[in-house]
Amino acid sequence: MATRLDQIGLKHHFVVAGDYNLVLLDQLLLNENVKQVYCCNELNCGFAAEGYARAHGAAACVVTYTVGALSAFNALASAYAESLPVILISGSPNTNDLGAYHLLHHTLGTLNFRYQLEMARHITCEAVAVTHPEEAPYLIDKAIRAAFRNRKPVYIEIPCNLSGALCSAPGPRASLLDLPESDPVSLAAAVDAATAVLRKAVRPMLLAGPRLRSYGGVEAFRDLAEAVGCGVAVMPSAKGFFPEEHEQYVGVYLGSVSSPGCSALVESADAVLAAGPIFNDYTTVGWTSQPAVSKTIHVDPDRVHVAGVTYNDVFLNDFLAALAEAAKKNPRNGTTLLEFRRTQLESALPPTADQDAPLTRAEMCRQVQDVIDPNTTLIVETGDSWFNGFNMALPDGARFEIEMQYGHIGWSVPATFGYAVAAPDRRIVLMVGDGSFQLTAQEVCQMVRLKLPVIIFLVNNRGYTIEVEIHDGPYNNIKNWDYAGIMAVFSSSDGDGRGFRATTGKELAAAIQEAVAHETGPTLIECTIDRDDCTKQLMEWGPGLPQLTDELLRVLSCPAPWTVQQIRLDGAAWRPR
Ligand code: DPX
Ligand code: MG
Repeated sequence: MATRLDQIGLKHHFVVAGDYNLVLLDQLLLNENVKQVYCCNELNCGFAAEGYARAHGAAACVVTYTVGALSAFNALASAYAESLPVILISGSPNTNDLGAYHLLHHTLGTLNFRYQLEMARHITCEAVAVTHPEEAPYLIDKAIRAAFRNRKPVYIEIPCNLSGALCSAPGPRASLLDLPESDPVSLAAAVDAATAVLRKAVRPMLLAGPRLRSYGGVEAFRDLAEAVGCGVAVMPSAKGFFPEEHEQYVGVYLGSVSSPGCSALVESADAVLAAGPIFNDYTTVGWTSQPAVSKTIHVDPDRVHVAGVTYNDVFLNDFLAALAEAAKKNPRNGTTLLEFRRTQLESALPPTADQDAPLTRAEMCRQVQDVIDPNTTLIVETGDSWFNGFNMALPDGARFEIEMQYGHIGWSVPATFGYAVAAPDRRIVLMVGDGSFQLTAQEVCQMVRLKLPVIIFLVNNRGYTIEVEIHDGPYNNIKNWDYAGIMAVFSSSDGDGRGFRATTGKELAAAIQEAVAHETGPTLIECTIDRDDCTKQLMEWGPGLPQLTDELLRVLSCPAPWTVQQIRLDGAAWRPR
């Protein structure tokens, strides 16, 4: 296992120790090329690996049986949704325990020791359990190969008593990392069809989707854009996959809450090539906006849909590269760009607020924007931080991370930790809301431990503001914390994390100055803003999402025939129509 993790290029793996994995951890420690990084809990450990995979391409984490692994599963599901190859390794009962009728701690208290493997199958593309030392090299390779091919997580279970057993040495890594090749006939046909559509189009557009990076298409997409010469928009989770300073860049496409001028271009285009998109309820703003299917060349990771025909076994990277070669510049393709430039007002810089007035969201964003340089990775958590992030300008080289498909609040703190471990030379900036932070806050202590100079903007708006906009109630209020004060707790006597609270623009500017200069640990800046001070995109996007409104209750399927009257929880009688 250690040799393979090393050979696939990992420099670290993330760990929470437990008595089902201790011998395995000893074995992994023997390979000094792959360092062990410790986490506070297994959910965070999984998310740290997820964040590491974003920066490094792949990641591994090691946990103990059931009590550990079941927590890590949530993060593994995130890696599935976000298409990241994360390898989850769990210790497991000794191979003789079942036959010996041994009931074991950390389990359900039954003799079923298979449930964890069965559960893992639903959230991985390959789940294996080693049951004999000689099977280990084969099964480990099988899982790792699947993770790289599918860009999805995998699960490997290793019993305690086999963790130190001898097995045959692994050979050279051979084809472990190879991606499958497209079917050449299908690929050529798909490229022909797409070329014909693009050639005919008067107002073509390119749209970058979240799967573009996972499936290795970022460079080919840029080549294609330059070959076609048309406008290029990005979906929110693909922000940063096409340079924002590029002359063809037109902004973030998110239906009615897109960046200025962008949705009109995408929706009026006569051909849209969408590379690795995910159109879900969030990204279509509650199914209100999506480029017309009949006009979309839809490029999935392993197939392409063009003009009503699906070309299977055509891989995204191969397709984009081949199409870039084939596409000729259409002189009219610049039309949309020209229009876009005409519609753009001189983008005025947001005005600087009165520096002694209570801090506002707009002033906070204005100052965060100044921190983002070409070496920055901006990581944004689910919440209004998403929209704050979409609005930030990324200079060339800056990167952007978001977990918009899975949307697990609390993801960002451990994922930022993992990302920072993988990319120690980048400036890592996190924007996270108070509610999200409360889920996984303790992982900040690991940033302190490893002296990672992450800058955390903790947006304290005293609640779940995104939920307030979707559907409000008392459940959206949360207990306030002394967020800035928590840094002293995490630093204790052997760390150097710093915490500041900013209630005005002046305090924020002073805190940012300290944070940028602080190199021996993280800095958390608690930005206190009003509970209702949110982006205007959130105000429009939130109410657009489908929820259980009275109207939806009425369109529920017919009640069962024996139902005469149903009582709603609020006491009002509801009669079937
Ligand atoms: C929830 C969300 O404070 O950000 O900007 O105030 O909204 P904002 P916060 O971090 O609050 C986040 C909160 C409760 N979503 O508004 S987005 C539901 C939810 C989720 N993930 C998990 N549990 C609940 N997305 C794990
Ligand atoms: Mg909040």
